[in-house]
Amino acid sequence: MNTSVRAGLSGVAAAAVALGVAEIVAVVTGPLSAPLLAVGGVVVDTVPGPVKDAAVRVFGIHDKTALIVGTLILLTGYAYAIGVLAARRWWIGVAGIALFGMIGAVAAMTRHDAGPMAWLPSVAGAALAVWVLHRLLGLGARPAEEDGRRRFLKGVGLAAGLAVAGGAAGRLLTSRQAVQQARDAVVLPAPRQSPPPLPAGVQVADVTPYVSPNADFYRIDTALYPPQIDPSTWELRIHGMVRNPITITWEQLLRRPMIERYVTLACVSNEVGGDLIGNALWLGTPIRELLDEADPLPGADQVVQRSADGWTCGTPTAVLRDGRDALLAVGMNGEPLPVAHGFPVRMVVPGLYGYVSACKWITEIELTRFADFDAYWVPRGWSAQGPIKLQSRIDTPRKGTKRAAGTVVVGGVAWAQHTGIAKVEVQIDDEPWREATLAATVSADTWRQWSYPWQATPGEHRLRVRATDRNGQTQTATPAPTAPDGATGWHAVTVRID
Ligand SMILES: Nc1nc2c(c(=O)[nH]1)N[C@H]1C(S)=C(S)[C@@H](COP(=O)(O)O)O[C@H]1N2
Ligand SMILES: [Mo]
Repeated sequence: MNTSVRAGLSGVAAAAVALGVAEIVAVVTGPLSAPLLAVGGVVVDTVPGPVKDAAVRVFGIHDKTALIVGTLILLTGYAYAIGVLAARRWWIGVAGIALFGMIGAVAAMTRHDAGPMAWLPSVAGAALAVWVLHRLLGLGARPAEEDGRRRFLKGVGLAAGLAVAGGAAGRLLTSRQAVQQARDAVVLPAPRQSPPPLPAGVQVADVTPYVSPNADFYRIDTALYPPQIDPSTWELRIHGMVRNPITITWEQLLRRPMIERYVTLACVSNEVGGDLIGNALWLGTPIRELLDEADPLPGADQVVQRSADGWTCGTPTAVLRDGRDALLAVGMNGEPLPVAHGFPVRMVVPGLYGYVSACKWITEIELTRFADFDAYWVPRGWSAQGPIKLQSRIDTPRKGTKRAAGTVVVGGVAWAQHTGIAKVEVQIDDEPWREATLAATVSADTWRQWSYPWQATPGEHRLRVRATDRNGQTQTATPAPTAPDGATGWHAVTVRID
């Protein structure tokens, strides 16, 4: 490796350190103060319209990524040149880095919501870059020396590695802050009609809350870290087998007619008696209306929903158009969706398990055929069709608890989303099944609570529950595992009465 290649690499490593350090400092000074984003933002704002349109045409929705990658390539070339020049005349290195730091600082300070310290990430990054470049140019000054070369490579590798790791961590934290701020600033539109008032008597004492608070709502997804989506950049594309492909932005979505509905979501992985189920008040726009506008072609029997992180689910087109309140949802229990539950936009479909219907962080809807596309969980052994199975659960008394003899109220939940629960029965040991009292409910799209006053006698007892839906189907006793399309069987608990 000759001297000038080493010098060039030193320049690139120093630039990497500058960017990495800047990303870390930006965690404190604000998301938009990191130089890469700040400079990118200035370019986007100042570039003439036709150029922007051309970029969008060429790069599609990846135009912002293309901008960042382009900037990185230019920067690498610049940094390489600075390294080479600095090896000959040190002051050129210092001046080159200073210029680079200044561009970043000015760009950051002129962003519209710049904080008072917006210049700091660029300046701190530049200062550290000067030091790193100085060290690296000094290392292995004698190229013939084997030991010097090894030290040099180690130094470059270490600097670049730390810079990339630190920068990535910083970026993750700043994007989380930015999205948190954007979420706090969201003003949800009012629904077309006021939400249905919760009737008195939906809640049975000691049973899981009828409405699950957001913080306790079960969470299931494949995301190691939930996608952080700034709503101002969010878009939903409806395309595929449609006559009118549609793209809507966050602003456009919020202007659409909104409704608010209680819908109980359930996971196909929920075991009999399990708690991967929750009920919330969702605010959203009926997906049916958007699909009507897109005008699906005959034969497009599957609506594939795709999330920002590439996860997919496939929903029968007919289900989304049959009149049920399937929502492109933006609100959950009166708040913008929590990030973990799909902010800014997700789907909620009454009656279908989440893995075939409830795409969080949704960015794309593609009309296709079940015969042509398998969504994420299908090749992994789960059924392409996932209607929620009729189920019931005993919440009180809890398994293994001790109670005194006398009246013990047995209570729990039962669900048959979009069909409705008609009857719940309880069985004590091998006695005949006895009918429980059904609590009030909002609609057939939510679970329903029930209670049964049991005259408990001393000893150990097995309690079982089974539900019947409004079609007259009674929950099957035959146990089935969760895969491929949902568990069945009766929930039983054993309790001790003293
Ligand atoms: N993007 C994305 N959306 C997703 C999933 C996922 O892995 N990624 N999991 C689905 C599954 S399996 C379920 S049960 C529901 C759960 O929604 P929740 O986490 O809000 O309760 O989200 C669905 N939406
Ligand atoms: Mo799920």
